[in-house]
Amino acid sequence: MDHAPKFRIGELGYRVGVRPELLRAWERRYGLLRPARSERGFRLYSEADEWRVRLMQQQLHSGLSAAEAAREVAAMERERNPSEDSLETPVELAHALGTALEGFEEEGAHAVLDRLLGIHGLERAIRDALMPYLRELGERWARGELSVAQEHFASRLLEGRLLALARGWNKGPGRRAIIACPSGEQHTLPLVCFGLVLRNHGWRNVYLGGDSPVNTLHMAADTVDADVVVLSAVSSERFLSVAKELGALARRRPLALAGAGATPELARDLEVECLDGDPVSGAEALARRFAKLAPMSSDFR
Ligand code: B12
Repeated sequence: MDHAPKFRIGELGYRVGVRPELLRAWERRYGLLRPARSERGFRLYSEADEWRVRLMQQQLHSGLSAAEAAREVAAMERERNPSEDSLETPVELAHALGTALEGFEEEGAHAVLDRLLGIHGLERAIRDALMPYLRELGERWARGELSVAQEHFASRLLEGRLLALARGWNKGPGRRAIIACPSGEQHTLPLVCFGLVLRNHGWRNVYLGGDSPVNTLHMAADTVDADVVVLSAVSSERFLSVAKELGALARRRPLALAGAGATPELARDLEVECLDGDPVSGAEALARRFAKLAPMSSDFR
């Protein structure tokens, strides 16, 4: 529907066969018309206004009062062209996702994920719904309010869905990242989220997943000539236990640590980079940093 301001009130009245006084009354009482102002201060109406007036006339002919007819028109417009206000927020969708996942409702969970990604896009979905949901899932699991079965079902379904989105994320001409979790670490979900956002910044990912021995990473990095290796872990112990290997890797390739286990102090001690924040801001920061370098140069220290 065209919202561009086009007609003065007389022309609109002529097109729809309604007196200008009545149009003004509908505008004043029910907000049926939403004119813009011309440079000289005249009200200008759009085709969307014309469409609303025509619907109003139909509703009046079917016997509704003017107030009821105007409400019907507003409802039809919302249905046809949902505004931001009438859509579910990330918080509401995270709640709906939790309800479906914790009830082992696979189809329901995918339907919520469809809405979440469709309405809010990948980055908001990750930052404002998936990360908060996972945090809450962990807290409820730790308090004994959720079973291990529910937590496993939820994380496996999310992992499957995110990895389905990841298909083809190693194609194209962009820079390359090796992304992995070190030995003993299975919390891959935020890393996959990170990779998806990084791909949106034009990068390619080689994803090794959880439990990846650090001493094999340089082989992968050399094979694909990676621009950076990103490792994430929930606990610092996973990094500290392979400090020597991390040092050796960092001498060959730019290396960044991330996740709750990657504190700035630890990264300083190990002389590697630390990606602060959530997976979305981490990917943005990395992409920004490399964008400042010469095209496809691999040194970001
Ligand atoms: C899903 C989940 C699992 C799944 C993981 C599935 C998968 N493929 O990822 C499974 C079932 C495998 C699992 C297993 C375990 N889990 Co678990 N798990 C979780 C849960 C619910 C979500 C994990 C997650 O994705 N977090 C992501 C976000 C929400 O949290 P975050 O770590 O704070 O990360 C933030 C930042 O650090 C950053 N970030 C994180 N990663 C990355 C990566 C990059 C690249 C970037 C840039 C940023 C970034 O972004 C986040 C948002 O700001 C958490 C709860 C929690 N609070 O995290 C528990 C949790 C992490 N698990 C926990 C535990 C104890 C375990 C087990 C030991 C349980 C057991 N007894 O078997 C095992 C250990 C497995 C292993 N060896 O790694 C504890 C960890 C406690 C600790 N600090 O050590 C937690 C915190 C639950 C709790 N409340 O106690 N788990």
